[in-house]
Order: sequence, then C-alpha cells, then structure tokens
Amino acid sequence: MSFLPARLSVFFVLIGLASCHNILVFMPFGSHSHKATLIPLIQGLLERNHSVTFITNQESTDLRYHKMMYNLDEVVVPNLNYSMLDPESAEQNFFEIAAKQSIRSQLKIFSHLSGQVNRVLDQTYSDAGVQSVLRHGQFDLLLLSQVVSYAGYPMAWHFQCPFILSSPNVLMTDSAYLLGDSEHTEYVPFFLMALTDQMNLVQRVINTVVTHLLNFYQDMFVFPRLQPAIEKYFPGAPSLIEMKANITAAFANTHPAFSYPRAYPPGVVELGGIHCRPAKPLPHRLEQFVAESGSAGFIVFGVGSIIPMDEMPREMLDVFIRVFSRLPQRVVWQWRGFNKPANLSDNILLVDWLPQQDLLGHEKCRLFLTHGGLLSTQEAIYHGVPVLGLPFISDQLLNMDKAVRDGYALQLRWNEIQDKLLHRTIHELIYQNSYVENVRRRQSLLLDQSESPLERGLYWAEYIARHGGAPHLQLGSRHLNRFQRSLVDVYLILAAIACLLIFATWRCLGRFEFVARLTKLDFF
Ligand SMILES: *[C@@H]1O[C@H](CO)[C@@H](O)[C@H](O)[C@H]1NC(C)=O
Ligand SMILES: *[C@@H]1O[C@H](CO)[C@@H](O)[C@H](O)[C@H]1NC(C)=O
Ligand SMILES: *[C@@H]1O[C@H](CO)[C@@H](O)[C@H](O)[C@H]1NC(C)=O
Ligand SMILES: CC(=O)N[C@H]1CO[C@H](CO)[C@@H](O)[C@@H]1O
Repeated sequence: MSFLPARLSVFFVLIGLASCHNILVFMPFGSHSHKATLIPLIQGLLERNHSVTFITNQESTDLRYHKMMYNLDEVVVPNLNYSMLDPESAEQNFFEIAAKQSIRSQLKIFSHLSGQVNRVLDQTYSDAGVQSVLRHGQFDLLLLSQVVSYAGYPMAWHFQCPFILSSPNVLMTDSAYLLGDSEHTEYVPFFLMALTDQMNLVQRVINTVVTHLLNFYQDMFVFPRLQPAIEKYFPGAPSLIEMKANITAAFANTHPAFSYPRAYPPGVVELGGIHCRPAKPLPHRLEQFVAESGSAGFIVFGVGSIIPMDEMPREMLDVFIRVFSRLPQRVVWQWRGFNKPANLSDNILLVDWLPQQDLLGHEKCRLFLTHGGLLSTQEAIYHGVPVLGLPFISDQLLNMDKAVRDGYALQLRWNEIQDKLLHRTIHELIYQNSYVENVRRRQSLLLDQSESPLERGLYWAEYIARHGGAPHLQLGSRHLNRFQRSLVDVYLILAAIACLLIFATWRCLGRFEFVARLTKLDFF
C-alpha cells in the first residue's frame, strides 16, 4: 500500500525536473553596467528552479544570496580583468579626455579595448574552472553576452545547444542579419554614430558603408586571427562565421521610450529597462539628509562605476562646489576616489556608494547629473527625473543627444563647464516644467507594457530552452545573402528588363520611322 505514493512522488519529481533547464551564461568580459542587464535574468531563472552556470570575469556580489539558496555555479576567470585606459598611454584621466573632445583620444580607448580582447579566448579556455564546465557540463541554453561574444560561439557548438545573444545596448550590427533580416541602414543608425532614425541621402550612404564595413572587418580580419586559438581548444570546430550564423535569438537593451523603434525579426526580444525597479527605503543617514531638503528637493550627481571622481581637475571641481553651494537644493554626490574635497557647504553630501535607483525614485528628487550611460538614462526615465548630461565617451554622447531631443535633458560638455552656465542649466531643468513633463511622458511609455521586461526575458529564455531552439521561428531568408535580402538581384533584373524594353521600343520606333520614310518616298 505504501508503494503507490512513493511511485507518485517520484513521478512528480520527474515532472518537476523535466521543466527545469541547465542554462549556461557566458560573460567573460564586462563591466559592472554590462553585467547589470544579465544579473536580473540570472536571478529570475534561478528563482524558477533552473540550474545556472555563470562564467564571468569577477565575482558578482549581487548573486551572493542566490549562490547560497539556489543552483548557481559561478565560475570566475580571474585573469580577465581589464582596463578602459591604456596603462602605457599618457592620457590617464577621463575628465581630461572628455574635455579635450578629441576623436583621437576616444579612438585610442577603443583600440586599447579591442587590443585586449585578443587574449580573452586563451585566458578563458585555459582556465581550470572553464575546462571542467566544458568536460562535464550539459546545457539546454547558452545565454551569451554580446561583448566579445565570439569567445562564446564555440561553447554553443561544443554543447550543441541553442544560444541567445544578449546586447548591453541596441541590437549589435549583425544580429538582425544573422536572424534573417537586413540591417535596415535606411533608418537604423549605426550605434556609435551621431545619427537619428531620419537620415538624408548622404547620411544613409555613410551609415550603410560604416555598418557593412564593420561586419566585413570582423568577418574578414578579426575572426581568421582567432581561429587558431579556437581550434586549439575545440578541435574540429567549424569557422567562427559558421558558428555565429547558428544564433537562435537576441535580447536587445532597448525600448521605444528611449530608443528609436525598429522592425525586428522573430526571436529578437526588447528588454530595455530590465534592471529598473521601484525605489527601496534609503539608509537612515541618507534619508535624513534628503528629507531635510524641504520643498526645494535634492539633486543626485554620479558618473558611473568606472570613473573616479577625484580625477576631476581642481578648477572643474571648484566650479561644481561653488555652484552647488549656492543652490537651495541639497546634493547627493557619489565620490569614488580617495581625495575628498574638504571645504563643502552643508547642502552637499559625499557618498561612496550611491543607491541610485532608491534616490531617483525618492519623491524629493528633482534632478540627475549623470555621465549618461545607457542604464542611468533608463533609470532616469523609469523614475521620472530630468537629466543634466555630462557625457565622457562613446554611447554616452549619443544617449544624451537623444535625451535632449526628447526634451527631458540638457547636456554640457566637460570643457565648457563654468559657474554661470552650470547654474543656469541646473536652474532651467528644475524650474521649467517642460523637462519634468517630458520625462514623465517617457516614464508612462516605459511602464505601459503587458509584462515587465524581466518577465518577457525569462519567458523567452525558457521558451527557447523548452522548444529546442524554436526552429519554427527562423526566417526563411536566413539562407539568402545580403544582396538577395535587399532584393538587389531582383531590382537589377527588373532594371535590365526595363532597359531591354526601352531599347527594343527605341529600335522598333526607329524601324517604323525608316519604313514610314520609305513609304513616303514611294507615295510622293
Ligand atoms: C522551486 O522548487 C521549490 C522546492 O522544490 C518549490 O517549492 C517552488 O515552488 C519551485 N518554484 C517554481 C517557480 O517552480
Ligand atoms: C548549429 O546548431 C545545431 C543545433 O544545435 C547543431 O547541431 C550544429 O552543429 C550547429 N552548427 C554550428 C556550425 O555550430
Ligand atoms: C576650497 O579650498 C581650496 C583650497 O583648499 C580652494 O582652492 C578653493 O577655492 C576652495 N573652494 C571653495 C568653494 O571655497
Ligand atoms: C589589464 C590588467 O589589469 N591585467 C592585470 C590582471 O591581473 C593580473 C593578476 O591579477 C595582472 O598581472 C595583470 O596585469
């Protein structure tokens, strides 16, 4: 008699196991802000009882609790630390680089970053923890960060599992193409160029050339250099281009509330704002400080996780201190770095750690001074706070351009910061209603969704694992090349037919005329 319940319970355990997946998340190379978009997904997957193996470059403090409570295996590859700035270079200060506004120093950062990524493959796959995952792991899904994603393609091949590319920003240039779409360079601006979704002919030409050149450069010059390392660790692996083309789906960190809308092939899921969450109560000291700001409210000033505030040149710093001390608002200033300025007025509070969302979501928050990183921009919209953008590099400049166009931000360049201008800009943002109204409008667009971005991401990750890569979603155009997808071949044939017709008509008319002339001669 006691036999049946035992059998039943085994049955239920089996059912339970059947709906749990083994998921590999691979992010060998990424800053705090890149991680921030993947961490909520990892937490959500764990809370739904999936097993997650997370390969990354540094231990994630945000996952400590989940590591204890759930089935999470975090494999840290310690040699993968990296720096944004070249230690050999004379330029070691972001504030100076940004103030110079020179394209050359900006390009140097990129070339330094891309120079480092060549060592990612070797350092990742020679790691003992990763080797052990390769030998013993078995996965239903690979979630791959778009940053140096090529290091992860061989994993998908090795485990023969579907993979989702997760972009920390807009969909990267070739993802749509790999999924069977074209890049739509007629209205999708290249993600690092100051273009909008409405381009004139010259801009469209430039946009198209740059987008295709980048893809071409990667396939023709970067990938072949990496192939020997791939074959060393994955004997018999196909080429990176072939493995990349096997992509199943892509997650984009976009939403029409802050990104340009665009057409997506099936399998692309927009998760913009996935890390945004309602504000939690502030620590006591902070709460007391902002509560005492009265009706004037307070300002939040932070420039992200990478840039130490104490690198700011002294004159620039003094401008901020002077202007802040004359404001009726209080200022919560994130100060990452050792040399704290001493003579501050009472309305300024320096904090090492900025609970950014809890401050932005506070009812007394009036303004956000930010470097304009994508995540900070999304948080400003989610919590409905106008923005003063002080961008340093790359996409920060573009995010702030868009925010200014959308009417909820103003921006200053680091080289134009001076007392009057800074004071006037802050005053305008706080006291002119249009900025708050515009950011609230964006906020209501972001919040008006049938499910949260996190629920959507979790659903799609599970869906793809459940349906073995969901091949029924693959577009038939995946086997066509770029020219065929844009119908260049068809238009060429149509143009050729049109030319032929015109030519034939012209020849016929010529003959008619000739005949007519002959007949004329005959009759008269
Ligand atoms: C996960 O497993 C635990 C314990 O087996 C169970 O109580 C919980 O309901 C499960 N959660 C989900 C989302 O299935
Ligand atoms: C593409 O994915 C399928 C299914 O996972 C797998 O069998 C195949 O080997 C993969 N091909 C490449 C080139 O990675
Ligand atoms: C703060 O003190 C420094 C020297 O210690 C001085 O140069 C600067 O002008 C002072 N700033 C303000 C706002 O008083
Ligand atoms: C680029 C970089 O900072 N590399 C360092 C990473 O960490 C190892 C050891 O911890 C150092 O030797 C590298 O210089």
